[in-house]
Amino acid sequence: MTGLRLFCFCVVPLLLLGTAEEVENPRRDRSHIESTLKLKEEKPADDYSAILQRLRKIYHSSIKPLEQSYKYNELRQHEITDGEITSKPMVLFLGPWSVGKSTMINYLLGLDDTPYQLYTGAEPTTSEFTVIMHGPKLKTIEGIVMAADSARSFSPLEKFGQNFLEKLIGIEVPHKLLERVTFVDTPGIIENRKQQERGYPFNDVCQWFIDRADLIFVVFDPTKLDVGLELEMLFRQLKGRESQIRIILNKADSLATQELMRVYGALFWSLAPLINVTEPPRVYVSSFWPLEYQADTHQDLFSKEEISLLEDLNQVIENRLENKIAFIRQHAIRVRIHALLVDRYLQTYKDKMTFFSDGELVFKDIVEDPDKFYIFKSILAKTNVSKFDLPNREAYKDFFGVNPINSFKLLAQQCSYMGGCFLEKIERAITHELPDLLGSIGLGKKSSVLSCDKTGCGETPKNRYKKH
Ligand SMILES: Nc1nc2c(ncn2[C@@H]2O[C@H](COP(=O)(O)OP(=O)(O)OP(=O)(O)O)[C@@H](O)[C@H]2O)c(=O)[nH]1
Ligand SMILES: [Mg+2]
Repeated sequence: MTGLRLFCFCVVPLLLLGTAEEVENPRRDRSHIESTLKLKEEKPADDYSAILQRLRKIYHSSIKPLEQSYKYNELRQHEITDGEITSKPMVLFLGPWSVGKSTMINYLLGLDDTPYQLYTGAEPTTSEFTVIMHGPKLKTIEGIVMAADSARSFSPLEKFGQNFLEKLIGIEVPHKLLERVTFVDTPGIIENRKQQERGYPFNDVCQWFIDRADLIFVVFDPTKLDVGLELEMLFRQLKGRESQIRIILNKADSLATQELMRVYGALFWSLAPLINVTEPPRVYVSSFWPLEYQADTHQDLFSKEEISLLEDLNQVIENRLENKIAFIRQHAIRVRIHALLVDRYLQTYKDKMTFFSDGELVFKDIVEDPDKFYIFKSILAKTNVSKFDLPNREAYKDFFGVNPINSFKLLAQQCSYMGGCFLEKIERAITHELPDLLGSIGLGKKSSVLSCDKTGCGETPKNRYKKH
């Protein structure tokens, strides 16, 4: 009888209130995450994969031949694999150490207190690039295995060396959200430590992820705002990806409102010179973790900000095909410019060569000072290429150092009776095939966004900011 009474007095109240830990650290309701990201909705089996297959076909038939013929990969070290074409949108988390990146991923996926939550802590914790993706059951995958599997979009990472692959890890989690996006957690930036000390090219690896991410969350902790050289370097790398950047002022409930406003101002003051766009990036001010916001803070604002961020994420999921097509088209534009440039170098070389000249000296002269021969200018003038898309001149010195000019053919000679000309094919892909593919997914944006009529196939400054 006494035992039963004890059960009633001690256990029942605890059962009603939850565990002791929850009483101490009350958790916030998570239902808005599911509803905003529409996780319960079964997406209709749309023609998603059919469109990706068509995209793959356009890439292989119209873009890749030119890319290979002019060794584009050796200039930019960028090749597109089939895995990359069919991959899910990627959300990248960047920022200083201990700002709450891993905690935020745990929170969004509801991984807290499960065996597969990401390791978090007040000291620098994440030391690996961690790719969190969908899988039928929980599984970790070593970096070397991920890189060896060409069906995955991470195989190009192999080029960063074995040291790096040891710092790459994949986690497969059976989560609804991961059926639509892949998250990438990164080691935090440490200001007083040079990134080179990590034993692998940290900045190059970051750049690889930055170039491919559909959404880039740069997270800050308002209690230790530290904008130093390493962060400056990161923002330099983010150039050109401004429309994917979202700044997060995390842990916002740990400061009083007035202090928070001061930090907000200070953050913008420090970041303004680093972000080179007229429109400021979207900043989300909130506390992205499962615990209840601290009392006497702007809880209402924080929960609204969180919903805005989720809507933003949802938008990326819904636009994934559109973004993928735009990404391939942007790549095609760069490949085309590269091919035009190599063609121009080659043409100039042929023009300057006489029976008595020394080929090596003639070409050295051209490579050392391409402006003397109007190489870049002529590309701009003749083909309506945007000057912002022209690659770095210096890169061509290295490029031709490894690839002798004689190993290339002129564009005019790259035609076949059956297949047509490489240049025409890539131009058709940029002006018609890719915009038509976009039109076929019913977005109706084909002419305005992707037509070359107005831009002459140059890259237009895109602004895909979404304001909420
Ligand atoms: N008050 C508060 N603390 C947080 C919040 N998010 C994370 N933290 C705490 O901040 C510390 C660092 O969190 P992590 O998630 O490990 O940070 P990180 O950015 O992944 O750090 P690195 O992996 O070292 O780069 C942990 O002690 C967390 O409990 C938040 O929203 N509010
Ligand atoms: Mg971490």
